[in-house]
Amino acid sequence: MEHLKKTDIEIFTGINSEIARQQNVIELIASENIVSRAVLEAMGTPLTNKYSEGMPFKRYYGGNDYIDYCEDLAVKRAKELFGAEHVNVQPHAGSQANMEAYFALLELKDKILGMALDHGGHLTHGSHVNFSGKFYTFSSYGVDKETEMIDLDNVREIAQKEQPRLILAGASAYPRSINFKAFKGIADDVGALFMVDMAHIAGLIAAKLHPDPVPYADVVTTTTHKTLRGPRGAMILCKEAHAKAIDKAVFPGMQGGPLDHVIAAKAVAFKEALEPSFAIYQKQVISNAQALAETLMDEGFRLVSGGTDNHLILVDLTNKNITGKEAEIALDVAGICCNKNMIPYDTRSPFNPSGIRLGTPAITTRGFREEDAKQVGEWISKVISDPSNETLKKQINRDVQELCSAHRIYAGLTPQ
Ligand code: DSN
Repeated sequence: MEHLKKTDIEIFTGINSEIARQQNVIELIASENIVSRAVLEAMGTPLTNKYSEGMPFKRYYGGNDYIDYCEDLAVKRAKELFGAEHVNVQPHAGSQANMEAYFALLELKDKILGMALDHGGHLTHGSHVNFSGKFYTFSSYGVDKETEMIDLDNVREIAQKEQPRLILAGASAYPRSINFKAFKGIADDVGALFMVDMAHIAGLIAAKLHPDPVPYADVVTTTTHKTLRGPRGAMILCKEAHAKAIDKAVFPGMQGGPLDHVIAAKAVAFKEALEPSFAIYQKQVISNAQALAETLMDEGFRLVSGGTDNHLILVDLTNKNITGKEAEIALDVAGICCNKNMIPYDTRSPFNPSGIRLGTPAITTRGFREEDAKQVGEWISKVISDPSNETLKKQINRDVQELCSAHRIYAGLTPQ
């Protein structure tokens, strides 16, 4: 970064400090990961200079031979990875991908049935403060009060009553597997289209460690930067029958020029995900989540649904007499980064909910194994049992840094 250092010392300092933070912190935000140096390199290239509205080999501007080559590779690799009939790799982010999917499949105000945000869904699945809740008529399903898992009979009942035009499956804070085949059956029974937002679990699906939505869904959206471990961005997979509508909804419907440097980085990440080592990584993500879950339960924590099948854990802190916000702040001081989160049927507010969400994609990328996950669980327990003990948090922060330096990331990336 020698050019940046000379040109803009303030931004150089900010970036350098963030790299150091990532190197020294245990990252448990379930939607984050650590991309490879190859993905980083592809993003930091002059591909950012190009305008390339349109699709590969059908652009509105000249000079796109190499952009076409890169985007075409990204599409081919994504198709191979997920067995999809059609892929558009241009969506800038998950929210845009979801908007584009709705634009392609629906008319404004059409009825959609999705998972409630406070039960683990996503803002773009119908929240009234989001475009989705304003442009479309949403109804929602949640999890069962006892099992804290999706009750498919209940989904069917709501679908029969609401008669939605589209049923949406997928979540951002749901620790259990989702039965996409059963969802498709419900959608067929009520004559609805079926869409899946697999953003959180795309990496697990690519590794065949989670039921696959692609054979069942009309459209599947995903971000590329969560378990999939690519650059920040998104893509849309769909049946050939929806290909034209999806491509038109992306451009000119919603977006202008694609981010060609990010698309090249997506291609690199898909190549990595096609390697056998990626499936081994995803298996370890799940094993680490289970080791962390078991440790926390041994320490007396109540986990929503009693455990996890995937990369994340939702912890109900009610019996620990601490709120999600207080826990997030105390853990941050100890060098453990996570986010406060609503739990199903939460009686508290989203700004200070009863839970925290923990995920293992990032720590697994840096090489943590089950014994490390167990150690992290013990540190979390100590901090949460005594959140105002500054000496304890400082000591744990030192221990965290020691563990992180045994699992270095981006060595040599912080020039002085
Ligand atoms: N913000 C993401 C998450 O943390 O799950 C979802 O978009």
